[in-house]
Amino acid sequence: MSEAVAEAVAERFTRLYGAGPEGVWAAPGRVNLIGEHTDYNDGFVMPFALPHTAVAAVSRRTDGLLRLHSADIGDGAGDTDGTGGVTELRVADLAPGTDRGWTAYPAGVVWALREAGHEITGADIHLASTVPAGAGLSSSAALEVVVALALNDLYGLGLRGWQLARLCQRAENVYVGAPVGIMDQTAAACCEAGHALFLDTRDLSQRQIPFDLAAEGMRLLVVDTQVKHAHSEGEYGKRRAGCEKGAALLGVDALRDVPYDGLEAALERLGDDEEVRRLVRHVVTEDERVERVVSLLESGRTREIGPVLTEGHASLRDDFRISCPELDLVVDTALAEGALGARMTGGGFGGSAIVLARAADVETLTKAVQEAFARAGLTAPRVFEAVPSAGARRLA
Ligand code: GAF
Repeated sequence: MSEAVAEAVAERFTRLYGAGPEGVWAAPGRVNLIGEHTDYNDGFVMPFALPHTAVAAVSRRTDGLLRLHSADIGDGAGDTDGTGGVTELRVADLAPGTDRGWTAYPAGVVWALREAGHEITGADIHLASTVPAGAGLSSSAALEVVVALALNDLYGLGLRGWQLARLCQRAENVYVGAPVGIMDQTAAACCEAGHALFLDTRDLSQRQIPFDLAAEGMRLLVVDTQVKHAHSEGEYGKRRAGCEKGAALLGVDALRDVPYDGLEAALERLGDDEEVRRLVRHVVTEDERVERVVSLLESGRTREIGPVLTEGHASLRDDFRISCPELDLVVDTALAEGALGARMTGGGFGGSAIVLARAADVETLTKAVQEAFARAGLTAPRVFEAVPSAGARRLA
């Protein structure tokens, strides 16, 4: 399967650039099992990689040019003979804020590598991705990480997965201008097949937690609502600023430093700033939920994580206030039809929800969610099963 993908992407590269690539790499999208909006609070997260990947065929150049092409996005999408739609940039001219399109992600990675002192003298890159865009499944982090890994290998930089993740986050924060945390890039770089990644975003220490639902007669469904509400980026920034305000008022470096058993005292200290109190309560309880899920999984009590996921959704909906009617509809319908647990995943305001279900209930649940969307006059959601898959890797 991945051989055929690598071959197809390499073949398109050859048509575009006139010679075969030096190699082909892949990096996955992710779903987050639990630990939402905790990563920019130095807290815990637990994503796993999807089988959907961004694939890059890449060759080095020595003349300072960066040539970028995508099969799925931007100008390349409408390119029928496979040779048009190439964006050409000079690596020396790359500067934050100069590019608002998809090319900002790969170009931002080249900029971040050079800014960190790595000598990148140019590259030809062709990208193709199966990670659904705008679905809260980290299609942009997949693009960043696949390019970072390819350049790391080709230029012999010797950087580890977590170091590539940090550079990709810098590309996204500074070059693209999105104030995201470190979860998505680390998930794309470091996840392993059959496992969820328990990550401490403060020091990036990590533990691979075996996560094989099929063996236990369960499934995890991803329901992409196909909606993305306007202003989601601005709302993300507001939540982040609110959390930072909470940490400052409490005199801690980050909300991660507020212990779960000190939550009530912390909320009292915040007085009547209701908004900050809600944000703080979400982050502190969410960190505790991640630790609870890890301990349940490690003691073989997988089914019991369901209610913890559902609690997480309530906290995101009521305290963090980033859910939306479509995500709530998925969660409520799935739970009413016997799901073991359900929650929104990712940044919020649309995108995807996850549903933990007994294998035998998958069909009924899927149908129930689809019918509920149809009754509400909404676009049909895309439902698929998420199997914990491999992180970034070289394919050829
Ligand atoms: C988005 C961000 F990119 C992540 O860093 C994280 O904050 C997530 O939203 C919410 O948990 O995916």
